[in-house]
Amino acid sequence: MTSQHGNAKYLKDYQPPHFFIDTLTLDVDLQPTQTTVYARSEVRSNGANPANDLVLDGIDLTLKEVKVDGHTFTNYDINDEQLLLRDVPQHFVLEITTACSPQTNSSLEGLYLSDGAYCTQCEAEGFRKITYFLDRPDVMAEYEVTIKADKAQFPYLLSNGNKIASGDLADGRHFATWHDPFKKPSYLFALVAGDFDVLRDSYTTVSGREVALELYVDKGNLSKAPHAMASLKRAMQWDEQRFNLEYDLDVYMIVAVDFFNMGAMENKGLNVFNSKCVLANEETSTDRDFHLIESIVGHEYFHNWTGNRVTCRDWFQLSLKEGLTVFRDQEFSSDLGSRALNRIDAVKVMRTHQFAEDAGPMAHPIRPEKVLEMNNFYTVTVYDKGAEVIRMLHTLLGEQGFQKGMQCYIERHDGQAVTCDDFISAMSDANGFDASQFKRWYSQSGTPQVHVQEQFDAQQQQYVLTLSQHHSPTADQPSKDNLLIPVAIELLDSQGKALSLNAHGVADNVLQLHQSEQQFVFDNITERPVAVLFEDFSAPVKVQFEQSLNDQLHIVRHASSDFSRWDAQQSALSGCILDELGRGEKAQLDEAVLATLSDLLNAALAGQEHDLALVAELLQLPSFDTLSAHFEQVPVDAITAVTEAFAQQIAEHLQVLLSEVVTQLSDDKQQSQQSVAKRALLATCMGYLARVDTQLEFIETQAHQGSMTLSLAAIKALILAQHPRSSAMLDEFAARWQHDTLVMDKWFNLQALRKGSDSFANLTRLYQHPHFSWRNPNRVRALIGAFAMSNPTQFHAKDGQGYALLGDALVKLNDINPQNASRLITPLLAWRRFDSTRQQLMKEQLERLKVLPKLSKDLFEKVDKALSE
Ligand code: B3K
Ligand code: ZN
Repeated sequence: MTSQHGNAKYLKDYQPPHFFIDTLTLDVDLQPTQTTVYARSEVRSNGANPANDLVLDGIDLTLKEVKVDGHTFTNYDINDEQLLLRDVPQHFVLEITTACSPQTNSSLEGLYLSDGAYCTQCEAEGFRKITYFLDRPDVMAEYEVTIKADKAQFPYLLSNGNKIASGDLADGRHFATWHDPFKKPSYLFALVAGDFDVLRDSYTTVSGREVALELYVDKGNLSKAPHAMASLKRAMQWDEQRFNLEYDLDVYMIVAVDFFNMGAMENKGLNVFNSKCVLANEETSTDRDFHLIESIVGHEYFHNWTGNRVTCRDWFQLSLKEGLTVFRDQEFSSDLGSRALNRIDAVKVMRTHQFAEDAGPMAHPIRPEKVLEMNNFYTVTVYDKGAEVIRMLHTLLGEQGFQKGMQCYIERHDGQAVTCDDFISAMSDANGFDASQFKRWYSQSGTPQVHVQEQFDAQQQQYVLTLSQHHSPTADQPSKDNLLIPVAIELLDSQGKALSLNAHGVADNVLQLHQSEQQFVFDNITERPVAVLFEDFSAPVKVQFEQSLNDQLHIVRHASSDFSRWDAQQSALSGCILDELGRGEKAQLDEAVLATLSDLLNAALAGQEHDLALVAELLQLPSFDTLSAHFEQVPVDAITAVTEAFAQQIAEHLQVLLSEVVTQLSDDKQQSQQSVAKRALLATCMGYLARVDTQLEFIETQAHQGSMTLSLAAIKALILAQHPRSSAMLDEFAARWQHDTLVMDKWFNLQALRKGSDSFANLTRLYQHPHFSWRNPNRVRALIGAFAMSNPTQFHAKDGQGYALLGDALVKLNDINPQNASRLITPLLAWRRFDSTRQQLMKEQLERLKVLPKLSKDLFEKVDKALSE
């Protein structure tokens, strides 16, 4: 590792801090380019691990003064990242005054200005951009924070905890002082100053305490706040009911800001949210937006216990809070809405993004072992695979056992900074569960493969499943061990009825695969059953099972798990696509599949399918990324040719039925689960109908006057079908919504999906659009992110224009916002998985970045890994 980019940190090198800081008093005098921060802390040596020098983290700060026990202190060394105080006492009061410049801070980390409001983002290591500190999560302090700012411009001054004082100052300024009674790590600190509209409400907790709820939004956005507020109240209640966890402060605040690097941040008592993840109303938001907001509001709220009250010892333990909290938010959404649909969503993320991460240069276990830039490890592996690991534990222990484990975990560790091992110990101690093998899921990276063979002996009336596990090396780990893999199963008879498995010694329908190969024998089976394996995606693995198309379609029709019906449908469709790959545009979709799809639509029309959203999912072909996961070298052109051909055949074959659906189902524009499901089906139908130029009037009407969900779906359908009307529809949409930034992001999104040779020029032209801004991550992701991640045909254009477009953007973003750049680079990292021409073109872009004079740590870590052998 070159010194320009600092040194990587290793989990194995963890050392407890030499000093603790028990209290921190901050006085922040806000000015755009000269904010003064006075920090007073009580520092105490860690007797078990003492030292003479105190090394504090600090970046982009101007040091004004240091005092130790009231006296000016000059015995220090300072560099770009640290302040080293020599020979300090073992217990003392430290006072440090620094200055920083929020206005020029475009990294959106530390203290910055978002559209005129001051706000902070400290996770993972942003607090060091505010003051010199022991910026690590195992140093927990009680905070008292005073904020000073111009009163007219910044009437609201907010920080964590409870407001204990406020008043006027000279020169039209004012102040507010906040006290947070709970000790917390610096990454949970937050400060906001601005002028907002406020939606106020309250929640009475299960023990009868009244909590004030406050949602701060930009002026004029109040009509978009109620959904997030309602979501928050549902989350508070759900956590009491399902996890027996109650909120602890007297106030819970959420602030929506426009400039934000991710979705939201769980700062104690003062969440900061990307406005996109809070603001919604019926006119401007899609059903997905409503759903996403509810789940993110829930996620940040659930962190109050899993993350804040019990926090991480070090950043390698990130999944301790993120995997667990994602699991909790998934359960929240599933308890409140459709469990199957939520499961499908989660599994799509795993199969498209997480499996790809495992297959690329950034492969890492859910508890990484080596990190250069921590922000690079807020990944689908840590979050989503982390949640899958928690889910497996839930599957193995059952809900009751899992809750017993949770209770033990919280009782043992409330107020502490702990490790994933501590979590597992609590779970295993509470249940008498031997977790020694299961724990490997935390240290082993990669997507396991499970091979399945079945045998049926009619004479013996015996059905035998032979399962074996296989682990290929990943970029970070050459050798692997066997894991404990829970395999939830169902056996269907020829009528589609589930056989009772309890009689066959299988508790709760879950087989435990822990050796490299195991046989599971089922007796008294009178006919060859059809096996539904990994029901509900009971483990994050790839399954190799030569199941016949007939068996797969039998599952689609009869499995008791709706998720497994979808899963079998995806396997069937993927199988057909892979079989026909060599035939390109001439590929033919199997008649039996087309017949199943017709039956499905007929059943939906006859009211025999209970969930139309599921029908919508069952009608869709697997995505490009899902299909790519089947290959070491992705055959881009073959995949797109065959999927295009199949989509066209489905459209032609089902034209009449699809058309009937759109005439029968009308959208009442309500938010009920049923209306949402109806719209999901209508959207899918339009996708096919646009390809055969059918129901164009319906599609155009939806584009003009439909709900936001259907309006976007209609235009997207036209774009993907490369329909001549798509341009006009896009223009009309922009004219109608140009006053609304968040809606314009959806328009950028659609623009990014355009195909054809002028699509590149179109994109670069949009950089000049009055709504576009390189400094705003939402805009950049809506246009460039969507292009690189969701438009494979153009991104992978053979002449390399797509790669160059992303490369140009990354060069620019490297200076403005390294975190944002580092998220966007993902598709280029997979360069080795493409044909040699594409490899060369992608590699050129990576090499170009590698030699940038001021390459950020964030990009360096990824580019370096991607290019090294
Ligand atoms: N904990 C934050 C993510 C912080 C990302 C820092 N780069 C949001 C969340 O997962 O809830
Ligand atoms: Zn989180």
